[in-house]
Amino acid sequence: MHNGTTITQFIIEEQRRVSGATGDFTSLLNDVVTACKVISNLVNHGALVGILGSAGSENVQGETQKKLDVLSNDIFIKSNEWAGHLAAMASEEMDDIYPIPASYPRGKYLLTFDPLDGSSNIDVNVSVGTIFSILRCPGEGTAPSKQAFLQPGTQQVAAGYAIYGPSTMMVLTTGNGVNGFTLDQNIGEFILTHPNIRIPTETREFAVNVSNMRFWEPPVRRYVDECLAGKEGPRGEDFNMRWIASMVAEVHRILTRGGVFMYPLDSKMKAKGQGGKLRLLYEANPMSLIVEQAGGRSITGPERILDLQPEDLHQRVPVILGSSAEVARIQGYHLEA
Ligand code: P6P
Repeated sequence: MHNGTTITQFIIEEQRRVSGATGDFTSLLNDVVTACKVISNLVNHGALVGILGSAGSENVQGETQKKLDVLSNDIFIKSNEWAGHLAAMASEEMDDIYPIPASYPRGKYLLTFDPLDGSSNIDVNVSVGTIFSILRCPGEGTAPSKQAFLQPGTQQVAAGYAIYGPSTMMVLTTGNGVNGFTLDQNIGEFILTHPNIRIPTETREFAVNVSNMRFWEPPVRRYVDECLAGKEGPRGEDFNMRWIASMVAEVHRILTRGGVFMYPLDSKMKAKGQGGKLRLLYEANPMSLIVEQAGGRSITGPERILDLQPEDLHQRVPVILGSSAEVARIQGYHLEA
């Protein structure tokens, strides 16, 4: 018998801190947790159940969907559409919003998610994850529109991710700090193992896809060049580099030991009319809330990501997040430029 706090117990105890809480939010979070358990089981079985490889379709981003992308999206829909807590959902894998069907009661929240982020790593057995964000639905009870989702990240009532790695973990914030839970496969429960996660202010480790270096804007180029110059350069210290190509895994490492993650704007994206690589509503905003709640910072370069007013469901933005001192330095370089 485990002696840890389960995520269900933790969420209910968190709910008690909120006066007038009806249990709606708690029940919604538990349905999201259930979806992540089911996806974890699928991901862990991979080739054994014939679900690796391409689904033979493309998502709205024009990216080839993996079978697990589509399956994970369906799992999120089925786990969260019936309980009456949501008015609608939006996902990286769906072109438009998913209003809760008339056969189910509608609730007061909106759920956005990337059901399987980093899925290009699935076929090579590298950690992937699920990212989700919960907003209140304006105009409660009315048929939700795409517009209802276009709220700044500061309006999120909760954000979290599941990481399917050597162990499956969930990391969650409801605006009162960040807590991590590890899935005990024997009992199917997430147990509180990382209470009150804090990101170290300082770091000497950065994560960026250096193959894009020739396309970067000057402030990013300056920062990375200084890191690569090491002890002999202006920083006077050597730096380490990581790039897993799975945002959830990068953010998890940063929450655990500090660091900076960058997917900055570059000239290649600008030539395609894109505002960045990562999506604001279901990648940048939830991860930014988590990082800020853990004492870090998250910016586009010049601006705080959580302050951005979204203009489209699948809007892309530059993301630079992590240890506050380093992100502040990078922001300074952008503002100087
Ligand atoms: P690249 C995964 O596809 C993703 O959206 C993030 O999880 C990850 O950080 C990034 O893209 C990887 O991008 O260009 O290195 O493949």
